[in-house]
Amino acid sequence: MSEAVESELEHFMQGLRKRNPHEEEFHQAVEEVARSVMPYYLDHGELRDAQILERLTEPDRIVIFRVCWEDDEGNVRANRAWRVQFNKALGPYKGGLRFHPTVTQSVLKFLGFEQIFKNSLTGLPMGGGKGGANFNPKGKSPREVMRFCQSLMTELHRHIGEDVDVPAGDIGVGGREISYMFGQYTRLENRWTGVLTGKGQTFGGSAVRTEATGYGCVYFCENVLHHLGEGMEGKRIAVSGSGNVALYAAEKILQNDGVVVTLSDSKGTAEFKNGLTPEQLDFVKDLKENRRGRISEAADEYDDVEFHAGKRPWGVTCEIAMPCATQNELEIEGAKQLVANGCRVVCEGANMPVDLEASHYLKEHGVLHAPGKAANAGGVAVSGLEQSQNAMRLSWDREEVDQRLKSIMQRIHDRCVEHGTQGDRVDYVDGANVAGFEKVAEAVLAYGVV
Ligand code: NDP
Ligand code: 2IT
Repeated sequence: MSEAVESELEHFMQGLRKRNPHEEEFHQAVEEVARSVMPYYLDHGELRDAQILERLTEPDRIVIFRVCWEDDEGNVRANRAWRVQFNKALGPYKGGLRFHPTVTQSVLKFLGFEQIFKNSLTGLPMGGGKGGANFNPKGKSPREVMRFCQSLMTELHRHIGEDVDVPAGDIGVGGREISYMFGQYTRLENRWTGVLTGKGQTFGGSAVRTEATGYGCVYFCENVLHHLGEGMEGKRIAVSGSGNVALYAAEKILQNDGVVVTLSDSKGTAEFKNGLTPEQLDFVKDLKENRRGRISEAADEYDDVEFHAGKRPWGVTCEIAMPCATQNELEIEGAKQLVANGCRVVCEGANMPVDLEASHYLKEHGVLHAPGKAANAGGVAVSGLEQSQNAMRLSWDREEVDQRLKSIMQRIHDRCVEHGTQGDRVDYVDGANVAGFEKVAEAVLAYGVV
C-alpha cells in the first residue's frame, strides 16, 4: 500500500474512532473494508466527492429498546435490544438477530456493516442490517424464551416489514425463536407476510435454509480448492463451534469426503482422532439441536474423541481451518499454530472470526483467507430466496434451492477472484470487499445526496 493511501486510511480511521468511541468491533470491521477499498476509492474521485465511505459507515438508524419479560419464578426481567438498520441502497434491510450476553451496540454495528457487503455479493436485492439482545438463552425454559421473543417483537414489529426490514437468525436464534417471533408478528399485525426468514417449512420457510450457511461455506471452500486445482477429498479440516453453521459445515464436508478433525464450543475443543464419523455427527447434532449438552460429552461417549478443555481447535494439525463460532476466535497465537502445522486455507463460516493481526499473519505466510462476508453468505442468500418464494406464494423443492445456493456461492467466489487476483495469488479479503463495495457505492452515488 502506498504511503498516500496509508495516510488517507489513517485519517479516515481516526475520524471514525472519534465519532464511534469504545466500539472496537465496529472499528475492526470498518478498518478491514477501508484497507481493501481505499485504493479504489481514491481512484474514483466521484465517490470521494460524494463522501461515500463516510456515508456508508454511518447507519441509517439504530432502534434501541427495552424488553421486559417474566421468568418462570415470576421475577420481572429487563434486557436491552437493538435493530441496526445500516444501509438500504440495494433493498430492504436484511440480517439476523443475535441473542447472547456479549451483544453490544458495537457488535451489532460491525455485523450490520459487514452485512451490507455480504448481501451485495449475493447478487440479491437486499440491504444490510442486524439486531439482537443481550439476552442469554442458556438455561432458560422454552416458555421463558417464548415470552422473551414475544416481548421483543411487541416493539420490533413497528420497525420491520417485508419491504422494510426482514430479520432472521444468528447466534442464539434458530427456528424455534424465529417461529415465536413470527407468531407474535402475525398476531399483532393480523396479516401473514414474509417478514422474517428461517421460518418452519410448513409456514413459509425455505428448504435448505437451516443448512445453508454451513453448506454454502463448504461450497465456497470447494471453489477455492478447485481454483488451486485440488479437491476436498481426504483434506483435514478443523471446524470450530458446534451450532447451526458448524454442524452443517461438518455434514457437507463429510458428504464431500473431507475429514473433520475438530468441533468446539465455548468450553473447549473435541478432537476426532480418526475423523468425525456420520454417527458421531448425529450424536453431536442431537446434543446441540435438542439443547441437551456440551461438546465434551462426545469424548465421554467415544474412545477416539479427546476433549481439550478451554482450548480452541487451532493447535490440531489441519490443511483447512473453518472457524464457525464467533468473532475474534482466531487470534495471532492460533494463526501461528495453523501456519506451523501446514494449514493453507482459512474459510470463515462465522462473522469476523479472524482478528486483524491474525489476518495479516496468515496473508504474510501465504495462507488463503476467505472472509465471512463471502464464505458465509449462503445463509442470507437462501434467506433472500425465502423472501422471493414468500412474495410469489410458492415454494421450491430442496434440489432447486440447493442448486441456486451452489451457483450463488460459485458466483461470489468468481467475483472475489476477479477483484482480488494479485499476481499469481487471490487475496479473497480484498476481492470480497472491493466487489461488495463497488455495487453499493454505485447505488448510493446514483441516489444523490440522501
Ligand atoms: P449458534 O448459536 O447455533 O452456535 C454458536 C456456536 O458458537 C456454539 O457452538 C457456541 O458455543 C459458539 N460460541 C458462541 N459465542 C461464543 C463465544 N463468545 N466464545 C466461544 N464460542 C462461542 O450460532 P450460529 O451457528 O448460527 O452462528 C455462528 C457464527 O456464524 C456467528 O458468527 C454468526 O454470526 C455466523 N453466521 C450465522 C449465520 C446463520 O445463518 N445462522 C449466517 C452467517 C453467519 P456455546 O454453545 O458454548 O455458546
Ligand atoms: O450473518 C448472517 O448473514 C446471518 N446471520 C443470516 C442473515 C439472514 O438474514 O439470513
